[in-house]
Amino acid sequence: MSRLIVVSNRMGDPRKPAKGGLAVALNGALNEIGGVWMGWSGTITDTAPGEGQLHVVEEGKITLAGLDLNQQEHDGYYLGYSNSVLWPAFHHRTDLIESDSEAQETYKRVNRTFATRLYGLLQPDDVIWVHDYHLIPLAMELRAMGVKNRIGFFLHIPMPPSQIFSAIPEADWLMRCFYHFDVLGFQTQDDAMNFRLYAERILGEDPCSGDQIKAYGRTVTSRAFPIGIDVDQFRDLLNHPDAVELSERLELNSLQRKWVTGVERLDYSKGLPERMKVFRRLLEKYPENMRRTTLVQIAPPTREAVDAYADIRNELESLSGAVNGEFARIDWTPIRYIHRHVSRAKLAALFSISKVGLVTPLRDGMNLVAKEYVAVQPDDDPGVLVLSRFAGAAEEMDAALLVNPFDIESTADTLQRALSMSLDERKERHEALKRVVEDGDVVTWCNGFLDCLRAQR
Ligand code: GDG
Repeated sequence: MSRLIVVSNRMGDPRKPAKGGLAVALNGALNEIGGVWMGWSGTITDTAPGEGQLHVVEEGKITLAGLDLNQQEHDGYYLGYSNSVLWPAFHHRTDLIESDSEAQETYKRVNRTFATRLYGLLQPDDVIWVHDYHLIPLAMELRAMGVKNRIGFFLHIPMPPSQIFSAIPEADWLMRCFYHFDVLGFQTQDDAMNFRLYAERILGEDPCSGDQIKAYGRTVTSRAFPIGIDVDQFRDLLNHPDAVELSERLELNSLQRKWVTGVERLDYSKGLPERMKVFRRLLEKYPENMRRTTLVQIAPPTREAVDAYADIRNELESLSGAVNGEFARIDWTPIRYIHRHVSRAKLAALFSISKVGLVTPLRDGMNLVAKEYVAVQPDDDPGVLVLSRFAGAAEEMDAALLVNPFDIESTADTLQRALSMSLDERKERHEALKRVVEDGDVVTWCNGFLDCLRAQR
């Protein structure tokens, strides 16, 4: 079978225990058939642009290729264009776009450097799988160098509707980049539909049959491949000593109490201030939760050099402080807000004991926390997933209580409904959600995409 080449902004490292499901799945696929994983090395050096060293290490059947970037490359490509233009735009926050032509040039240049360095490692038969918004122009660059290999792309974040996409500076160039791949994978049917509608509405194309979309004189296969988690690996974490110890402590602490849990990187797309307002409304409107219900919100820092992230951090600190100041009692704090990274084993333990998983992003590609929460619920007494209808996960996980996170009042009502739901209803919903999570795990996702890519040409 042809080798697999994975390219992503950061790469997994098979020498260390894989943390997320994505790294587990891609390492698994690479280990089975052999191949290369290329990404930014994580190191910033003072080399000239395009001259960063490529560190190539053989690890069994996998070749790891880590590219160094200099400060200007990192700032323009990663913080600048990727995270100050594409991330906000794709999450419907065109108001947060910080357009900067130098950053955009750097984004293009770094993608060209990735292509040039990858070229030296390629064999004619390799199948190339590119991940996420940092690397949208990579196929165009590779094609310009004469690469004929099959190249697929998976977008982990939402594909915005055509009107929003067309607000991105140089939207047409960006869209054209997509058409140099053979396969485009999206998280949901809605995302795949948005891609197709851009061709119809903005480009005036008459697209196509089935999932083949034609534009700019090229044809691409576009399809939804909803990502999943490594269910067994996540469940096994419950046996880790850290998880056992935390569960025991939480149980002691929660004889009369219910935990509601939220976990995400501190990102404005995740709806954290709205969630705290929901919790405040819950306490006002349903005072029986006083002293009995606690929101544990874990939100480790991310992309702190981007202004919008500093703003959201300040807003959250002030909101959680205000709610706690108003409602706390000497023996009870309503919101436990943790702005630090917590180990995966502890997360699993916390999820398993929480009566409600509160997953309310304003916009999210998929949202793996929703799936992790469901994976570790006890069958005999499962908690309830309250899920935003704007998370990609809502398309499959409609047995959750779906909410509109912008509507504080009705989300607070739904949270109360979750906290008081009968055991029978909880079990019924949990059975349905568990099936979705188990049937659509990360290996299914990985194989589904690769089968489709290999079937091209
Ligand atoms: C992107 C898309 C899409 C979070 N805090 C801690 C921690 N986490 C873990 C979670 C989960 C992962 O990070 C986050 O995954 P999400 O899917 O929720 O969100 P993004 O990071 O935004 O990921 C998203 C995903 O790509 C995959 O395609 O679903 O829509 O935005 O696994 O548990 N893990 C640990 N400590 C923390 O404090 N250990």
